[in-house]
Amino acid sequence: MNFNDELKKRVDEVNSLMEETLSIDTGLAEPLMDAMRYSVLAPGKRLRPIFMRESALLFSDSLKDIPELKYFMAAIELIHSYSLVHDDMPCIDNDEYRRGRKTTHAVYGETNALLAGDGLLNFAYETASLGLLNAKHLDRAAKAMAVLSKKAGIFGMVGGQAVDVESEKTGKEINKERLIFIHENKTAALIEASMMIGAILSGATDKDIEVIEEAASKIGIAFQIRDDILDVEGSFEELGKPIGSDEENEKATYVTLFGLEKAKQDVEEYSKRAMDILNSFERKNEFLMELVNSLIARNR
Ligand code: GRG
Repeated sequence: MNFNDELKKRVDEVNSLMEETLSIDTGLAEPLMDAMRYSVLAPGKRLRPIFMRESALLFSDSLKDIPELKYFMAAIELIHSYSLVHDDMPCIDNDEYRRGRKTTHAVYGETNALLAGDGLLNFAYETASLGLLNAKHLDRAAKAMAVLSKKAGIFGMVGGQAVDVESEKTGKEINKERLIFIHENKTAALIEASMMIGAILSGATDKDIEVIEEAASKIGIAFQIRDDILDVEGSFEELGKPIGSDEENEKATYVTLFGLEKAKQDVEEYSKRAMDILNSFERKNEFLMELVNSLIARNR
């Protein structure tokens, strides 16, 4: 297997899926749809839908019998994209670049960016609900919807973001427990949702879904620690956004708490633990293992 070729195939597949999903005539609301397309169709890594697909393949040899999967793959990327649009806005991180392009509010203005985020979030659930309407296993699709809505909201990404914003704005002291809570919710929750939904839709048992959640949590925490590292020693060219924003915002991160070396060790440690867990399943997914491994030293 050539990992880079295989990764490119999967990224291309998600890019086509997102274009197809957003190819709808919205009439007078077209300028808003333009802003939605602008943010989603920018060159993201598409990791969450890819994690969902690969997790499904841990419990099923073929994806042919899971017509609902593609709707959930699109939905998770729409939710992820909305979170980036809102996160970049002046009231939160005030960032000018994302995925190598000007941020949505920088191009379309603040009001449209706010509405584009709202539009994407609602469109995500509209898309996921098409998964329910087209499901071969409605019970599995309903369970997937419950996981999606829980992990994207107050008990996941939005909850983590709220604690992050509160810590930053009030200068609340950050200790390891609070930081891990933020990483686990703000970032890991959507990766957990992705992998759990893949497993659910391919018929994994409740026990297996719990184990997948555990592995995904570790992948997500490692992913955010690496994000903190890249904000210190990444490059604009590779990241598609300027580095140093955490320092500029005097933000406490894994790197400021523990230093670069320990942060790097812990990315590796969390990732290896996740790989050990994924290796414990009967069915093997070599691509998934290589993907997790490749993220340890990712530069974008
Ligand atoms: C609730 C105040 C409030 C605002 C809403 C929910 C939210 C905004 C933001 C979510 C938090 C967030 C943006 C977390 C960052 C996670 C992260 C590391 C994102 C980058 O993911 P990549 O590297 O991005 O996968 P690409 O561009 O490749 O898709």
